[in-house]
Formats: sequence, structure tokens, C-alpha cells
Amino acid sequence: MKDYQRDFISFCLDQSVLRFGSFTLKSGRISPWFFNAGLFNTGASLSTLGRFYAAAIQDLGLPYNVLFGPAYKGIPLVCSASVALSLLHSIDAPFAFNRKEKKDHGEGGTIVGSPLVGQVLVIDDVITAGTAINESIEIINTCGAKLAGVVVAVDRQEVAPNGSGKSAIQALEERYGVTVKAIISMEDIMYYLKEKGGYEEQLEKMEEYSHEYGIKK
Ligand code: OMP
Repeated sequence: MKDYQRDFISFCLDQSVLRFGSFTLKSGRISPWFFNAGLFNTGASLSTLGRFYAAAIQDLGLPYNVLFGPAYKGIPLVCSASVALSLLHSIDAPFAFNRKEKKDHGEGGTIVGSPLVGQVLVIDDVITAGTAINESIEIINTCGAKLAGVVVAVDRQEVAPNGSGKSAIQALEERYGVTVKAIISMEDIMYYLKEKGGYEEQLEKMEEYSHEYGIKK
């Protein structure tokens, strides 16, 4: 694991964004851990978060025309990433996000910010079963743009619900021929918790969960 990944996990634990307990996921699975990006809820935490996303975008190194943050949680993520790209990497990246409700007055439409054109890099929080990301891809296709790749904070490394045995990320990469980059994965989180010590109970539950829903390595 790289230093910036350790720093990111430590930051997420400090902000209580990474939590342990019992959580019902969008997929209906009951998980012993949850990553709640909505809890990056201060200027300072968002500013730090943006640096991690910007570093991941740079690390991915793919050409893109626009960054896209799907509503709602992706909106502050894409804003913070583009601010950090400008401040730290001198890159002035156009960004856009969608409305959940179509607006039929004023400027109208569902896309706010830059038009979704050319190659679009999606910035989102978490991929579990891939439902949220597929919705973003539909929006991009409807606009006549093309998916350039995806950057998320966390890859939960869970199998896609289609019974293929592949992870949601692997399924996406194969289906669209793009790269999906995560700042950290469930494996990284478990590795970090083992190193740190004192998380034995949480780790046991994560192992059980991973056994049931995790990708087979
Ligand atoms: P999928 O659509 O199944 O890939 O789930 C991803 C979405 O679930 C994210 O965009 C979040 O809205 C939510 N989620 C989290 O925010 N954190 C988690 O740790 C897990 C989920 C989830 O419900 O799977």
C-alpha cells in the first residue's frame, strides 16, 4: 500500500467517513462497514479530499474533456477535485454535474456546469454493485459524449449481482473498455486496520462479509 493511501484511510477514519456497524447497502446487502462521503462536510475536509481525488486523476493519466460528478454526492467531489487540479496541478478542468429533476425554465435541462462533450471522466464516491455508475454512463451517452474513465474514493471489491463472479469494477472495465481507478479498496482498508491494531472485531466481520460478497482473488 502506498503512503497516500494510508493517509487517505487515516483521514477518513478521523472524519468518521469510514464507519463500522451494520449498514444496509443500496444493493440490499448488510455490510459491517460503510464509507459515507456526505460526512466530508466542512471546507477543510473537502479541500483535503479534493487533493486526493486530484492526485488519483493525475495518476490515472487519461485524456478527458470534462469531469462529471453525479448528483448528489458526486457534486462536491467533482468541485473539490477541479479546484485542487487548478491549485496544485495548474490544470483548469471543466466540470459538470446533473440535476435529479429536469428543469423546464431558466436555462433548462439536467446538466449544470460545462456541457458534457467529448471524453468524460466520472468522479464518484463508491462502487459496490455498479448501479450508480451505470446511471452516470447513461447520462453521458444521452448527451452524445463518451466515458473516458472513472475515479472513485473506494472500491468495495464486491461481486457484481449478475452472477458472473467478477467485481462490479471489472464488469464495468470490460463492458466499456475503460479504466476505473479507486483511491483505496476494501483490501487496503483491512490491511491498514491490521497494521494499526485494535480493530480485531471489525476485521473479523469484514472478513465474513468479504467471504460472502467479495471478489475471489
Ligand atoms: P452501487 O450503485 O451498488 O455501486 O453502490 C454505490 C452507491 O452506494 C454509492 O454511490 C453510495 O451512494 C452508496 N454507498 C456508499 O455511499 N458507501 C458505501 O460504503 C456503500 C454504498 C452502497 O450502498 O453500496
